[in-house]
Amino acid sequence: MSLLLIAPDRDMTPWSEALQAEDPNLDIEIWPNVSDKKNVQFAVSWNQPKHLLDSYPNMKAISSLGAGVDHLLGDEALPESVTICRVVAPSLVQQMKEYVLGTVINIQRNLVQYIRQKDIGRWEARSHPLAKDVGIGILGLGELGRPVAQQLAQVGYTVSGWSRSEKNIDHVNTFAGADQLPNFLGQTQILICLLPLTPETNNILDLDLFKQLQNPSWIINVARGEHLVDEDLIYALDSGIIDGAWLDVFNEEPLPNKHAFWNRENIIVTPHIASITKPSEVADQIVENYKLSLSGMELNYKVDRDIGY
Ligand code: NDP
Ligand code: OXD
Repeated sequence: MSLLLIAPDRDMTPWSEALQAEDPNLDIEIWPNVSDKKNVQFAVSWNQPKHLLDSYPNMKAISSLGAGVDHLLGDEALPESVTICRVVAPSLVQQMKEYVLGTVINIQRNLVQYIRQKDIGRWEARSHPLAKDVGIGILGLGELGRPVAQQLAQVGYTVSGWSRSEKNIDHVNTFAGADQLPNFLGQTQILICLLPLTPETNNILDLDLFKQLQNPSWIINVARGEHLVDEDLIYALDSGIIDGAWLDVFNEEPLPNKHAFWNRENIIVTPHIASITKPSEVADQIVENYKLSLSGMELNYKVDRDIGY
């Protein structure tokens, strides 16, 4: 039986080495070099080519290489019988906390504007609010959203969070479900998207939502490009409905050269680097899940395919 690594846009050699270090007896193959498709029972996958996943007749389970599983659940070739799991790691949480804290401080303290001022030799002080007077709203309070919310509250911001089910988190105002979304948005000046991409959350960052935020406000999207309606963002910026956007994820990645986002001063673009899965940090849990799946046992970090995350 073999464990297959599928990620056309990445060098999977470090993954193979990390898994082999965890268990030297593993038979690991890297797509597209598969000796016998019938031997593959488990895969680790990221942005796999379409029409591929149903060509492995004995596939039992697939682990996402990252936190998101939208690339798997949105793939029509994914057989119903295959179990999906994700990775969970302190290093993923730590990186996301660093990234989001960095963006929030940059926005609150006008640091991007100061970097631009330095380029043109301008000495001009800008006013900034105190952290306690900045309302931060986090969409999604899961493995990543919750610790991000806790950290921002600890630093002194006024933090709210929104999820599907009700939560109780110290120093964070929590809201749940569609009914409570307007109240959550109404007190938010910096909105951070950390939702999984599902049919319910697709295009959630649209003009209607932007209008419900406080004015001025910023959007930080670190979840998926498909959460954002690009044209609505441009319209909202042009008409002063929101002040700026900090984006790490895009509908099309890499962001095409001609995309309108590149030329906007008030849109910051980073190349999907908020939190990167390091093979050595998750090799143990992948090997464990591989072995659990071979023995027909319940996997860790299993995804509920009905709700989509
Ligand atoms: P989780 O699955 O752990 O948490 C998802 C959260 O979203 C939960 O709190 C869930 O609510 C909430 N949620 C889901 N659907 C809805 C809905 N319809 N309405 C309200 N709340 C909803 O996800 P993670 O925190 O691990 O990750 C979030 C996303 O971040 C990933 O799916 C991925 O796309 C993205 N990501 C991006 C990275 C980057 O580098 N840019 C790196 C890693 C992840 P409840 O708690 O009630 O279930
Ligand atoms: C992830 C990502 O989902 O890196 O892990 O986007």
